[in-house]
Amino acid sequence: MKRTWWKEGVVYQIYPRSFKDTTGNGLGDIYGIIEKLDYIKSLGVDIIWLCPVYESPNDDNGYDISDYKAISKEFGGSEAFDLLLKGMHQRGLKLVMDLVLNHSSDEHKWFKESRKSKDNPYRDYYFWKSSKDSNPPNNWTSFFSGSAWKKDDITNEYFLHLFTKKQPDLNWENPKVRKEIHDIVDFWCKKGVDGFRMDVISLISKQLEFPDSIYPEDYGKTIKNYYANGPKIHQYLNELNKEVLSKYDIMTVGEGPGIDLSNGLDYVDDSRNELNMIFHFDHMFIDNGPGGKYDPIDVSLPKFKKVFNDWDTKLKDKGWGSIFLGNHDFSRMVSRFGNDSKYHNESAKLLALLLFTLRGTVYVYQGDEIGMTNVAYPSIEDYNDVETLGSWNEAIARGEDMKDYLKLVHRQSRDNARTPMQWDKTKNSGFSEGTPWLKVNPNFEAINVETQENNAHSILNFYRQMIAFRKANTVMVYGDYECMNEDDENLYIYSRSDENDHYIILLNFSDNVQPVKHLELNLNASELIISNLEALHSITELQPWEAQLRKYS
Ligand code: ISL
Repeated sequence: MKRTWWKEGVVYQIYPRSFKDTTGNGLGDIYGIIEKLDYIKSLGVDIIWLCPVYESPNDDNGYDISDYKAISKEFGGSEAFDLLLKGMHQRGLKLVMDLVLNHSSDEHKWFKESRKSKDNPYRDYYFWKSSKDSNPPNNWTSFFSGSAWKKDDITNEYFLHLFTKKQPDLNWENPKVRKEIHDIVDFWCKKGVDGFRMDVISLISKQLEFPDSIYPEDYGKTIKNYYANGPKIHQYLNELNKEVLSKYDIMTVGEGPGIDLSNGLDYVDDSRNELNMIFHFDHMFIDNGPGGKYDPIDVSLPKFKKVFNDWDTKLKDKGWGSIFLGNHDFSRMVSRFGNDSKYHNESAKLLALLLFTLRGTVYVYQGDEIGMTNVAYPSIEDYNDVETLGSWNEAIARGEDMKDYLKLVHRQSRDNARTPMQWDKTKNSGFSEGTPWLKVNPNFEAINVETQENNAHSILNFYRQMIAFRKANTVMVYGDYECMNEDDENLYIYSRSDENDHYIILLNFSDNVQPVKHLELNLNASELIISNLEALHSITELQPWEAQLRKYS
């Protein structure tokens, strides 16, 4: 296994508008990140992934870019950005930018031109089609509800938007578009950034005949079979790598709805020169029912373990994985996979122990290091996310009981992950002097950085301990991984080992005491190195949400 900085580094993901506001306008900004760089460094992380900070009308909070080379003035503009990059590099932190190249904003100058006429030089920067029997060109629906096509009055044709109608899809078929994209990527590399997280990169190559989906009721299948992994995806990524990426020492991670075990390795296989890593969503969509995200089902532990087992096997020889349990698009990890009430502290630490002992590069989402939880706003008026509001309006149209639907929103909304960072017990949790763009989670007095700084047993200090441990023990990065109990409904037990070291990790994913029946483990021959509890209760059973890391001598 070739050693590299991005395999050994730990990534901290920042959602800038929710991190720290220094101007009092209620929006986080880049100066706020600069103010917190020492805090971030103190976690022991090496890399910051910054969600989009470009100029944007913010229909989807920055994932709709209107100028790829300009930093949003609201966030502090390029002056702030340059200071941030400098401050990070001075501290030995690397910066990964979020690049949204599948679509632009409809306010980008390319799209403004493209709309004007059928023979505009920018027309083919996007996908334009005429109607089919006075309907949209096909039955594709947007990720955020409704048709994926919008009719534009100027030319009476439809354009494709897999996300909101303010996020038209770019036409990578057009060599001029690809050239523009190479130029943008090169611009940021020359600025000195250290890598890219590429938004929905699995969607950039389209099936040009635009066939109707034969699974209109099953969105997951539609994504896999129609939107993702298109015929030229690998050609485009290979070209981007050859023209730009390969010229710099940077890391790349592609976000990939529709990527699965059958095609994932093709994106990251060392010998193919495309990307370093991908984010697949097999564990993140694990609770999607037949109706998708807003039709959730319970998560079974065997199914959850199988995702990690299968992907580790798939990538271990030729690729490299990304390990994450949350980001700005999903509910909070402790609320989803742990128990955020009775066992908040224990289960948040258990999940941290899992993250830092799996093979792959670990990504920590802001606030997870203090165990931030889901929020339950009393009214839909309190929500901001386009996906949440889209599904809400669809539910109204279907005639659903909206009181019940609000409960679903509490469980599934992307805003769960976007509530302001909880810094301390003061007004707005120290996030902003003004009115936050999204309300602070009311539990901030109990869950915040300042309180946890002063408690040796806090979740925050446990993250620091785990990160330091991982960095001191490369077996946690590169060592073999073997799951010992795939079928067990409550315990997750696995080993990490190399020629020098042999560790075992025992995690109780339940609210009950569980016996450790696996005699072959011979736990008596191992030493307890890290635990999420203050004292060891027993070697033959695990307490609710107990997590142990043990070493065999
Ligand atoms: O958010 C999701 C599930 O709740 C995903 O389906 C998500 O839309 C998908 O993974 C793509 O996400 C990325 O691109 C979107 C943007 O809204 C997300 O924030 C971003 O991470 C469009 O750019």
